[in-house]
Amino acid sequence: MQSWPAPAVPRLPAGARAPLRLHDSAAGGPVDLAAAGGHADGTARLYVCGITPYDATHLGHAATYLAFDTLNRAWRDAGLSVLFVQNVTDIDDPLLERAERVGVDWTAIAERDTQLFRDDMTALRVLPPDHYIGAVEAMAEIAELVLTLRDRGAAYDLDGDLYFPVAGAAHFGEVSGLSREAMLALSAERGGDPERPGKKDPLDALLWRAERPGEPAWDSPVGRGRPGWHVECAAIALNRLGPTLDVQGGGSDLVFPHHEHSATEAEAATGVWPFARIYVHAGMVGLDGEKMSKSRGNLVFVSRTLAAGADPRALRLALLADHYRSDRMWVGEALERAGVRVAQWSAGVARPAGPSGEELLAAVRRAIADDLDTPAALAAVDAWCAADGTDSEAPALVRATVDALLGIDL
Ligand code: 5CA
Ligand code: ZN
Repeated sequence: MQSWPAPAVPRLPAGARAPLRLHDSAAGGPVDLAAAGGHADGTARLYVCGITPYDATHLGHAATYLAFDTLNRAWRDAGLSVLFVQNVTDIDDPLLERAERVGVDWTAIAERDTQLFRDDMTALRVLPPDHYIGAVEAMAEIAELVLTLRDRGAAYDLDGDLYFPVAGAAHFGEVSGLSREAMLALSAERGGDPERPGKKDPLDALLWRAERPGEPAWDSPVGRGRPGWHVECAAIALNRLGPTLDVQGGGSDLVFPHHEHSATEAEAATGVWPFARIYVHAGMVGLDGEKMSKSRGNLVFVSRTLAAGADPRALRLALLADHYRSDRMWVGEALERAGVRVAQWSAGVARPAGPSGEELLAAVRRAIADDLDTPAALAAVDAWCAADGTDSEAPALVRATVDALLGIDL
């Protein structure tokens, strides 16, 4: 699929940097990626789960993609090349259900919302993936992975559908670390079918759904049908990033079953573990006391917020003002506060001189290296703007720092 245009990213001067530590859901704590064997060849491999294209892009989606954009920018600043892959779940039950409900063709909904997402990411200055891949266009490779799993005994037939048996997956449970009870509850809540009779284990996940009357289906070596959700991301990631990713990313609602299953299905095909060195999950953004979600319908859209006149820089800054891992409620005043901040920062970098720009750059790098602590990074820029100084090169350096590392073009 076509991605979206890349914003320019200024290069910053070299300088001492703290090693980047990220909270790993599997380890339950911070991990130094380089020490864990990451990007030894100078390339950081990032897979971030993309949208299911309906009801996009709400502020929860945007916050999650901004978290991974902060990581992408930090890696580039550290001199790494980043290989970034993202999918679009442009065929799945929720999309078909929506199409049925509103009486619009599912492909039209998917195309419209994928384009909206591209426009929103462009407005928010999110760096585009190198490979932006829809499930439909990846159908053959996904089916190929299902075939490999079947050949390796990691798939069984249930009335023509194929399932992945968790019983044979040595590392199943290591990504989320959840109890079986918790897994069963989440599986039912998040697209699984633990109640389906005939499964060897209720947690087994659908790999391939045989054609049903009235549903879209594709010819494949495993029969006519369409893929399950987890194997979609496993295939798209494996074929572009190889058997080991540095970071597998998404919102915390993807820890289980999605990332647990993607990882163990990938391992069953490649024999390589871990699938990702670090599993990074962003907190959930809510509205009025509840998680912002398509099913609840309590959504604030990026496109509507911008169409109503909001400055995209203020929206970006408002979403970066909280730590990415914190679950949080969206309040409209955050946008106003961020607008004030954009004005203060713009005035700050318009001064002929200010406090040391190099110190500010180091402080922002330090904050981001500490599990993407954007609130601390923003506070450092606030402090620089509030103080006087005689460094005449600082305003230009601070402007470049805010642009390259925080994505804000002052
Ligand atoms: N297509 C799948 C991933 S393969 C999917 O989950 N699509 S989605 O459209 O439902 O979500 C896209 C991304 O936004 C996921 O990473 C998801 O975890 C994240 N997300 C969804 N809702 C929220 C929310 N309220 N707050 C933060 N992130 C969210
Ligand atoms: Zn995914």
